Amino acid sequence: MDYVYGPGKNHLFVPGPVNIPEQVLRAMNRNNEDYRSPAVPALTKTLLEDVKKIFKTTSGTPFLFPTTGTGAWESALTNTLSPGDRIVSFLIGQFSLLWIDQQQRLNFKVDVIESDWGEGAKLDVLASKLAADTEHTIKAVCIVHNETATGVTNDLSLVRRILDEYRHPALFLVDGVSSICALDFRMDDWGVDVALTGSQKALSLPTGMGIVCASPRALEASKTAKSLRVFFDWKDYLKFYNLGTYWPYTPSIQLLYGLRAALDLIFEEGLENVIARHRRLGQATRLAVEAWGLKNCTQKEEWFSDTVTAVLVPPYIDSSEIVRRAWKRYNLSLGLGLNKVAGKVFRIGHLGNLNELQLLGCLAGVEMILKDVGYPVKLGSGVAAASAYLQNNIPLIPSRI
Ligand SMILES: *Cc1c(COP(=O)(O)O)cnc(C)c1O
Ligand SMILES: *[C@@H]1O[C@H](CO)[C@@H](O)[C@H](O)[C@H]1NC(C)=O
Ligand SMILES: *[C@@H]1O[C@H](CO)[C@@H](O)[C@H](O)[C@H]1NC(C)=O
Ligand SMILES: CC(=O)N[C@H]1CO[C@H](CO)[C@@H](O)[C@@H]1O
Repeated sequence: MDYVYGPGKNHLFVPGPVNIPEQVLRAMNRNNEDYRSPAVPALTKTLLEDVKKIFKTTSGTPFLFPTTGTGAWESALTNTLSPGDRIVSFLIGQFSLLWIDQQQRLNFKVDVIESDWGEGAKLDVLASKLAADTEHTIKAVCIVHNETATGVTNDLSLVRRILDEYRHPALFLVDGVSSICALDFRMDDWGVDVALTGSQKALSLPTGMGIVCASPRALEASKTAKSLRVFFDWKDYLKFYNLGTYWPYTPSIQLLYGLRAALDLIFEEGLENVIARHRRLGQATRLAVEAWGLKNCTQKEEWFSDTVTAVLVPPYIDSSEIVRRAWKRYNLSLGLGLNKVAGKVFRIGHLGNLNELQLLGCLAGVEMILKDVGYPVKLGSGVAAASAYLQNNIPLIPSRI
């Protein structure tokens, strides 16, 4: 008999949007409110203060835009740069490709530094470009911290070191959409000028809020940046910040309450514990991939991402078929391979509101699917490798010790 309803939950393992915690769902289940009442600005004030903690900044100024990561990119670029400005940007996968496309369409002159997909940013090429740029024509360096398409994490402290080594004043703009709140991210320590993220990734909220954080240097640059901007103009926000009313236009009330609940959960768990949990999930997944005899798409250990693992399949298997079957047979959602790696990789997202035993369910599902599509996997092999690691590494729940 055909059925559409099955008990239990869908197993959501795409690298965004991610699972929303029950507490956040409940916090958002509310009526609209007058955002000019005193309550909403009071809530906003706590959000702006607390959001700085997830960027690890004390000097940054955050903006909560009703948008997605793509809008946050646009806000970062148009507030700090002028048309024709030369910028350096790293192409390492689909998200950096899309950001570069936006940079070009906004009329910046983009020096693209390309890597093979699965490799990290070529920071040695950045060094040589900065060394040659004695006139300081490069106005910004743009990088995706953790490339969600390939599961590669770039070392941002090294980018800062290179900028400092050449005493180069270029602004440092970072897409932290799939890293902030999941990987170690330190806006102030790494001298990041604009960092941004979106609500539906590690923050585990619905899509619809882009969070942009500007350093004092970036705010200064915004005073002379000539790029056309209206909706994303920081100036309008700053005006309302000064008035204490915070919003130049209508915010999503439900998302604000959701963000409050999400931040409370993160602080309750402890940001460092959140990061450690992602490290465990990432490592367990990579060990499973190895046990299956498959390859991590990410080429080197130093680039391994703890939020998403892209798995290379043998050429006789279409990775899209794995994703289709996962959905059709097991109610499991995996990520497709994007663009250059379409059909070649599938992705396991392990970020956000997720725990170790949930991950083991996903890994067991992947094993069955691999078998379904004709890959000679030993059932249980990945789960065994992952659980052997997890069994040694999951700490006691602190409140239950
Ligand atoms: C998802 C993602 C984006 C795009 O964000 P949208 O919310 O879909 O606009 C940008 N960068 C990275 C690294 C991402 O993972
Ligand atoms: C799949 O998961 C969804 C979302 O949790 C659930 O509503 C649905 O009933 C599940 N479907 C089946 C067929 O298991
Ligand atoms: C994949 O990652 C695991 C875990 O870090 C590592 O042991 C293994 O060597 C990697 N495999 C490849 C082919 O790089
Ligand atoms: C898996 C992981 O966390 N990789 C890197 C993330 O980025 C930081 C800093 O940029 C590196 O130190 C990690 O090795």
